[in-house]
Amino acid sequence: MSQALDEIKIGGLGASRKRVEDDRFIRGRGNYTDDITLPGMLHMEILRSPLAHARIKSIDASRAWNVPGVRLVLTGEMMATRNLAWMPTLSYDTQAVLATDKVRFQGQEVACVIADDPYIAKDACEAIDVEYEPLPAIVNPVQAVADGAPVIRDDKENQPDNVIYNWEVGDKAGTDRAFEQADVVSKLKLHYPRSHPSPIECCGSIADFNRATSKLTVYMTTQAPHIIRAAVAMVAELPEHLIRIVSPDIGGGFGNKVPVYPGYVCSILASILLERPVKWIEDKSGNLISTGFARDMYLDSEMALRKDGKILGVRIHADADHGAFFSDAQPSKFKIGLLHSAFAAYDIPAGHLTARGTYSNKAPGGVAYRCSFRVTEAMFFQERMMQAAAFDLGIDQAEFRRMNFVQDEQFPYRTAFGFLTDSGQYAKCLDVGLKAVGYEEFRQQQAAARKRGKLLGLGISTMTEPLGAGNSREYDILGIKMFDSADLKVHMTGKAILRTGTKSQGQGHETTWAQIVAHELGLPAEDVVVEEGDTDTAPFGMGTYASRSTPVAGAAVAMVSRKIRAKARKLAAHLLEVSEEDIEWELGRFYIRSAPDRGVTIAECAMAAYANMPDGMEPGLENTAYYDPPNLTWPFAVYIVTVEVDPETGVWDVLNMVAVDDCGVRINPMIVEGQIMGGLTEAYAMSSMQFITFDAEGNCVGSNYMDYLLPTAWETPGFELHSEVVTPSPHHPIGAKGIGECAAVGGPAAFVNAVMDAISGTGVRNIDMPLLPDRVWEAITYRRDISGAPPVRADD
Ligand code: MCN
Ligand code: CUN
Repeated sequence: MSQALDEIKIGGLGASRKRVEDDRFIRGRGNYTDDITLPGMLHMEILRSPLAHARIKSIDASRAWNVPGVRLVLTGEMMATRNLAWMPTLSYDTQAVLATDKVRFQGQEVACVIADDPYIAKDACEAIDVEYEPLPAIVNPVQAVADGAPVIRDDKENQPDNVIYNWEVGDKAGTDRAFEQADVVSKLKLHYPRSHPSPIECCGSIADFNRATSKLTVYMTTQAPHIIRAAVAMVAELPEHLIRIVSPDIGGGFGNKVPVYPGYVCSILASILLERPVKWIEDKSGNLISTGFARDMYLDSEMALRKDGKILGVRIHADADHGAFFSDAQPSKFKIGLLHSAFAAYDIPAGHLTARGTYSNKAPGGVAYRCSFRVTEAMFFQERMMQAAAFDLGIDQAEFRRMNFVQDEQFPYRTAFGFLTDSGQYAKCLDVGLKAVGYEEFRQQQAAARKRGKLLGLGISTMTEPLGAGNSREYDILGIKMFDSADLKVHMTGKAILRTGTKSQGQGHETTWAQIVAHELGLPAEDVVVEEGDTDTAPFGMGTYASRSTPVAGAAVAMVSRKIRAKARKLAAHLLEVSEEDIEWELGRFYIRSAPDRGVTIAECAMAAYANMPDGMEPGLENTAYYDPPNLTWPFAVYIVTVEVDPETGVWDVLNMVAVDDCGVRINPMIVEGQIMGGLTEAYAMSSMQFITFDAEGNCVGSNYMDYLLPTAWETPGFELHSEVVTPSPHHPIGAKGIGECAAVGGPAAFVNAVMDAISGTGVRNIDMPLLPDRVWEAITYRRDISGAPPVRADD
């Protein structure tokens, strides 16, 4: 007699199952792009521009061609003969693959050498003689729109200036009225600096074109293999069925591996021309200088307030510095991503957002680094503004948030900017956080410390993130709707293989997807192998970014499991010789309602699908589900940080950090905690130490790990995580919401708010990230804001 299974024992929903992928990772048996060696493989290196803006007068590659072992030198001119000097971007712009007319940022790809080994290729790059005529560089939006500014994109028709777009959303008239009625108007101006995801593994590809079969196989570091397949088919005009993109193991993505980079395109063309596999592996400085930049946004906004603390309206203006090419990977309807998710957690009657995107002589930016399309900027600005407004009103910052939260019974809630948030318990999360951090006691300690000349501060940040792009009515990339998929094949012995259109880069999908199958079918998770990233075998999907995997592909996994269960029920009825209506399900087992002792396991049904199916039934137990989500999922979090600031040096130390995350039902609580800790670490890094900037000539300062710091366990503070608030998503099949980015999105404002709270007696309203000690010291000592100041010209 079989029995219902214990869900946690079989590794189902809620089990903190150890990550199955870690076994190979920690034994050094992972299979990353650079681990792959193909017979006859050649190596490619890229020559990059030393200048940020310059006309190319000539490129002479003859010395490079003569280096022994060099097989091919690619230049923009050669690419142009194949119509590949430029490629389309995911935001309807164009991007140079190899420069022809001008270089437009320091580090831009100018030429490639393909040789017998990477060292020969690198040396030969230095034998390419490029003559440049320097042009003035533009490094911020102020310069970009100044009178007489050089036009960066003079390659484009109808581009008389450096403005990419002007975009707006919200209700202008209603917002104007709100400001007329306001008792208090609170203002804030800040810059969210450029940041870089900086995964351990850089980008790379191995292109392998086989002339005999006409098949192109590319092993590469992409978070979205199917999108790359489509892009290659369209850009290189190759037949899609003869393109196979494989993402092997990926050593961290964080958004860096979403875009299409010139190196991928060049390795593919080189392989086609040479009929040999061509490997390109980016080096660390190439990665830090040319790929994956995020943020770089100036925000200048105001909030209309009633003196009792009610928020009446918000006005937001954003200037986004996109670099030389507008290549954001984002839903095409939204020019500045989902920046208008700002204030989604607050009940605000009116809002108006204007945004302007400009070109500059910097590497393309706007990659969503651990951020669902500009939500990081939105939440950072929101929570900095909430603190400034509470301060201006003289209302307690926690109380001010609580009184303006969207209330539990208001869901689904339509925000001032048009989103429909699905569910949440915002006040409860805040209460848990305040209690955990000991809010009242800390306030007393803070006051007492101040009398002794010590500066203690407490910062609160909340965040809600639109995760799971997305429903096909609103979300597409270049017209392709953003659904996702799962394909499940149950073998006759009750073991199974699951494939999805997403691609884990460290998030643990091999572990968690199997848990969803275990929950739905009662197959032990260890009996389900998960495979992602090979376009020849995985069903079509849009990939892993914007924490969309659980909300979209995770839902598809549940749905395909339910299709399998529906067929298994028919098989069970056949085996038990009753009609389907008499069958009941409990985890792992069907039984006869009137005789619960008589049942069959899901594994027995699987065998029957191959060995004993009823007459007329199609054999086998396999299915595919495509999931078009009805809405985004909206996780919520409260992060609270306490700090001590030393006014003599500007050095600040984190005393305590509390995180309360509500991401709905947690599939694997341990993995969710890992995601939160990783995100908080990145938030701490961005707010305290990471600095990439550009000097007046457009030189990238900080493109190395001496200047751009990665926090180690030594610097990183401890985090106290809370999971007691669970609000299932009402529209997700298992009630899960995304979590992958939440802490990186909401964390930074908590750190900055804590430091600003500590120094609130100085009247300083803002210090831009990173809050390096010298900036904090300068702000305290001279009592001045350090806000959004664009870098100055060399002669200033
Ligand atoms: N999960 C869960 N229960 C939930 C939500 C998620 O158990 N309610 C699990 C998921 O099943 C998955 C992980 O947590 O194993 C993250 O899920 P999800 O929130 O759906 O995010 P994605 O899988 O789509 O991952 C993308 C997200 C993004 S966009 C960035 S950037 C980021 C991040 O994940 N990059 C990462 N976390 C990362 N973690 C690692 N180790 N490496 C990266 O490159
Ligand atoms: Cu938003 S960075 Mo992640 O989407 O790969």
